[in-house]
Amino acid sequence: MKKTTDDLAINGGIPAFKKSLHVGRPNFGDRSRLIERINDMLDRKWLSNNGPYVQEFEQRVADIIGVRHCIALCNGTIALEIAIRALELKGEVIIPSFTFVATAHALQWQEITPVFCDIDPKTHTIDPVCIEKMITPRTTGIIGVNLWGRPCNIEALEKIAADHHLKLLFDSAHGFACSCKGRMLGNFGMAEIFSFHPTKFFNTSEGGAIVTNDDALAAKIRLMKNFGFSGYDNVVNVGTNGKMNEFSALTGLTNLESIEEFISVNRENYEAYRFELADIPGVSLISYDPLEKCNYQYIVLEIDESVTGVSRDQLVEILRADNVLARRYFYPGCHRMEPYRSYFPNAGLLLPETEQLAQRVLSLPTGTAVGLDEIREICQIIRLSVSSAFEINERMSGCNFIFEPYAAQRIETLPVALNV
Ligand code: T4K
Repeated sequence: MKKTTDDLAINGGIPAFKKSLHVGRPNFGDRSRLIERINDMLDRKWLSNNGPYVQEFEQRVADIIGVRHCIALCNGTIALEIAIRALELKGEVIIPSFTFVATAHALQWQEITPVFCDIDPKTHTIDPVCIEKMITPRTTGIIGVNLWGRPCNIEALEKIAADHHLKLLFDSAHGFACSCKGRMLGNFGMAEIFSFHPTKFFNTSEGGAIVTNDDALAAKIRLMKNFGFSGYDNVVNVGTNGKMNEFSALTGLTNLESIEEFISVNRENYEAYRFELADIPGVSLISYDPLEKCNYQYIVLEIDESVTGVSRDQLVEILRADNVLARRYFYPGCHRMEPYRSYFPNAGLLLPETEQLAQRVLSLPTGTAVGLDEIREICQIIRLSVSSAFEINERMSGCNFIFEPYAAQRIETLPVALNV
């Protein structure tokens, strides 16, 4: 454990970890079961195009969620693109800017304008009050993002969509195995998408899915993900190649067998972070509703620099030097990425909460690749950095740092609490 700022790797100390700790290390199920299934796939010589593993995987996912249809796809971005197309969205679609850029790109790719809406800073999800202000005659839909697996204000979004005759889609890339008011995500709006990318707590290698309770929509999506083919030589729709392959599906089936273990490890890690970070002023960990099902896959901190004295970016640098590859998900907000930054240079004026939050968030490693000792060490680095903010600032920027009264008091008391 590091005791003084001299021990921090950024100041020349030995890195806390020999190997990098990543945000988004994949979790794996039983390896021998996986290999059995791979051998079976090789024996069958069936690798894609609605193979038996894909069919079994779709059924298992649909059962877990309690939804009528699951269409397995090659990734979450293609799932978004196909869902958007199947819903016939056009013109403008309202989405939060505070999301992974795939949400915006899936629209722009089809020449639909993403209209960026602000978020509720308490939940990090799209603010229904702001949505109302963004609706124009060109608006055809809303994509709510269930960020970090925490549902957005789904009820409010449903009401706005109904009142304005808009289509409602959910990007639940983070939301597999999570619930909203006791109902599993995947059952809301006209459809929802999941991502099963390696960085998600449950992966199919690359992969994704659209889930829906709408029979006609599901049939249309099934055509679209396979070039529009309805039987041999008969193309009835424009389509693409969005199919999940057999390797992904069997990886998914194997990982599904360990999903409860992944969630319980994530939960234990989350509780450990919560305990270790609890008394660090200015550092807050997002909360998950204990009454809902949750995959606990994101450890997201908010850094209030006016209290910590060190900025989020300084903390990221300090952690990275110690081989903790913390991430700034989702900095700087889609509206500050291309092509949106050029198209809408002033979008930030309407996104004050997004702008602020994007400066404060920091994601930390979790999952089966991270143990409790590592979490203690990571939190100690953060604690040390905050308690030595003045020194850190002088060393890192050479600038004078002006303490706020609260911060000054903290600097005096923290070392006592730490026995250093
Ligand atoms: N909507 C939302 C809200 C999303 O968050 C995402 C994806 C999507 C839609 C689209 O779904 P997909 O089309 O991706 O299925 C990562 C992921 O690529 C992306 O899936 C994810 N969200 C996003 C939040 O994070 P990057 O560019 O930050 O990933 P990258 O390559 O920096 O990897 C993150 C860390 O994970 C690295 O430090 C290393 C580690 N890693 C990664 C891979 C791929 C591993 O240890 N093993 C691996 O195999 O986007």
